[in-house]
Amino acid sequence: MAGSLSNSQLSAYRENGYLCPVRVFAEDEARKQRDALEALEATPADAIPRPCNQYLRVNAHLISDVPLAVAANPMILDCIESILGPDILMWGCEYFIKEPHTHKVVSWHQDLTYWGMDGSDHEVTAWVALSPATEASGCMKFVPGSHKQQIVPHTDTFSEDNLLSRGQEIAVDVDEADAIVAALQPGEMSLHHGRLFHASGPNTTDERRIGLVMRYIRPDTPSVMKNDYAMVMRGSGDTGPRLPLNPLPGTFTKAQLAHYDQVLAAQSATLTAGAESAVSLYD
Ligand SMILES: O=C(O)CCC(=O)C(=O)O
Repeated sequence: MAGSLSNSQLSAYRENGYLCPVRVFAEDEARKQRDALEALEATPADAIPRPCNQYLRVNAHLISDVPLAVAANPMILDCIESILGPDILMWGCEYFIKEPHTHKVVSWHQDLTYWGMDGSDHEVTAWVALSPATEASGCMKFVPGSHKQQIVPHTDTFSEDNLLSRGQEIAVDVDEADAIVAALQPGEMSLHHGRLFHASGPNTTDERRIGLVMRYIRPDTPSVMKNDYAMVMRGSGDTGPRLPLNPLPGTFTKAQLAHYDQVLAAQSATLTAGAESAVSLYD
């Protein structure tokens, strides 16, 4: 298989369901990407129809070319190619931000529980640190090998302190002692499988903890959605059961905002399916 991961890195990913840390750019490039994000966050509220936070937290690749530039970084795509093969699509992209001294956490979950991909093996997340992600600042924790299970039952907690849309949490016991801490320096990335058990704690530091997260899939990843979308990042251009989305230049342009609404409308039924209360989708 082409791509840049060594055989031992690839075997470790397949065995453990994650790989980290992998350096993908220098600290000063991470700083530039963080500055570009912070410029996006300074967009006046009356200039955009939805809260800026929602745009950054769901499908950020549709409203700005800032995250797109990272998602298209060849160093990242070369690693993804080792895992998924030459035809790479991006399904989602989001900033996961924990402000200094926040109680916000992410409960134990498997990503593929609500994404309509039938627990596929063909989805991988790249989590790129734009600030230090340490145990103290609430970096991710992974349970090695847990991706070998299928999707386990989850409960919606709707907890205020949970960064996930419905506070979803694995309903079986997860022993924290089994977990490893996936600390990253700015410019480093972790990769994790869509069925891996993972979580993250509060940020007890004075610094923001910022991750830019890309969800890459293969064209043959199943979709239960009537209309789902994906962006071609590399390869044949086949988007399988999903409709193709073109990358658009600029930030918060009219065309980008229209794209955003179209995709969110199509995806929300699946992302909120089965919830007992309204799912806010981060607004
Ligand atoms: O950023 C975090 O703390 C959690 C991120 C996460 O759950 C994910 O990327 O799948």
